[in-house]
Amino acid sequence: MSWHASVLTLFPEMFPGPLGQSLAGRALRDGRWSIDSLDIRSFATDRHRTVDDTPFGGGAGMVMRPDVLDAALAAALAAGADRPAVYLTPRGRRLDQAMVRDFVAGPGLILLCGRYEGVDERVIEARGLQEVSIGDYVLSGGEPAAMVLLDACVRLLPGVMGAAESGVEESFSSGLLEYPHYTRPAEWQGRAVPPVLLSGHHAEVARWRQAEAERITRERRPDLWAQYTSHAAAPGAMDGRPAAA
Ligand code: 6GU
Repeated sequence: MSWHASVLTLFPEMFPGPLGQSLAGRALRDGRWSIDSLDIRSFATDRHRTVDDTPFGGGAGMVMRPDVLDAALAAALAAGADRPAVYLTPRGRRLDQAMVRDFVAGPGLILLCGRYEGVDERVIEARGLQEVSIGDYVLSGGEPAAMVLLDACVRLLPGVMGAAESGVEESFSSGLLEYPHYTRPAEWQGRAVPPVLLSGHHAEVARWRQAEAERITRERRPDLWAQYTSHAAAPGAMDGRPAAA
């Protein structure tokens, strides 16, 4: 059985969407992963196919009903109950590369995409949903976040990336941002490529890239830099830690 994602959404036609293109799309056609989207509305039981209602206690917006979501989750779990169920929400734990690696190591995911103000808290508790956010900003729904999470997972599945891209993943595992890249022409609009890269001295190239990766990380991401320097005593200590992508 290949890695399988079930997406619960009010907009099932959004999937696979961008995940049907490029690297993820090729892997999907090659059977390295699979996806199905379930229309939450099809689990509503009333004549109007209601999925949400007004919040107890008052306030703006609507809340998705626990009974409808529970029925949708039950249907998804029937197609593989050993997969973690994730609710995409800005309240969740922030996604990082270590979480992605954990998800990829498992059989797949069940992803609940919320709309409106949120979902009834009781279904989160009852189903033990893992709440995940993709960053500190608010999207109008969980669907783009589900696509981000799936893209990050699929590229790590065995056989999806070529050797070249696999190397890039390893460089992120170092805990540093990537060094700058250059290709032909060697001079463009009066801008020269750093001479060391044309020197043919592999050790010097590696030293320059390491120094540039450290400089860029220090300048742009003081948080990552602090983490990196606190682990720097032991070479390779960052292996398997949250990556800077
Ligand atoms: Cl997972 N969902 C929504 N709606 N907004 C977000 C998010 C998720 N992560 C960051 N913003």
